[in-house]
Amino acid sequence: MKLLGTPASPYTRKVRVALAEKRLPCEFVTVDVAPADSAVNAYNPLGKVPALVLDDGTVLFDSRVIVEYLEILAPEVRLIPEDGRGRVAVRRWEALADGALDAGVLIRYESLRPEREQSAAWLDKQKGKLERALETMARELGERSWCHGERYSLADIAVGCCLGWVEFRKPAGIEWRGRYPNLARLYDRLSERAAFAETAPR
Ligand SMILES: N[C@@H](CCC(=O)N[C@@H](CS)C(=O)NCC(=O)O)C(=O)O
Repeated sequence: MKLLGTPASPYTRKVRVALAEKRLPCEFVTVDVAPADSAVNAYNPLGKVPALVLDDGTVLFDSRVIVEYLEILAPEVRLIPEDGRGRVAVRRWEALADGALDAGVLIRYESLRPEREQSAAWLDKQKGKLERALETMARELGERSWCHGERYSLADIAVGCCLGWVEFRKPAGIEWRGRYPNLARLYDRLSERAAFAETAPR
């Protein structure tokens, strides 16, 4: 298997963490997604990473589909609960974390455009989404050790990748660590895991 991604991409990191937790060997190939004619277009028509190229040439995207596939490939290290309600709860956490990232990534792309072309109203709208999502994560985590139930799951991986990226890029100057100490405790604990330490954004 070959994973196309970038070292800063939080969605790619989610897949890399899942691969590492499941001890699945996979070649990591860095691709530049910035140009309109990016090499990734030949693998993913949407021109985004991550994209997972299987040994038979099949290409999987996006990160949620890839993680679902990894769960089928190595079910012995379970990241998504088997029971229906638990599964939906974990995937809801993932949707929240990925959705927060979608807003953060849009803020970053907008802020890379010439200043006169940027829309302050649109940036504010995305900032509102990201801030509400972070507030929801902090409230729903509360004083618990893990996002869902009593154990580490894809919910923690998705939230951790989101927090790590927001701390790395600081879209719209958002700073969550001081505001939400429970999220900081979760992220610091996650960062002690080899899968997180080896994939820190850069
Ligand atoms: N929903 C997608 C999001 C992937 C995504 O937006 N990746 C960014 C990098 S962090 C990208 O490839 N952006 C290039 C572009 O949008 O042109 C997933 O979960 O895989």
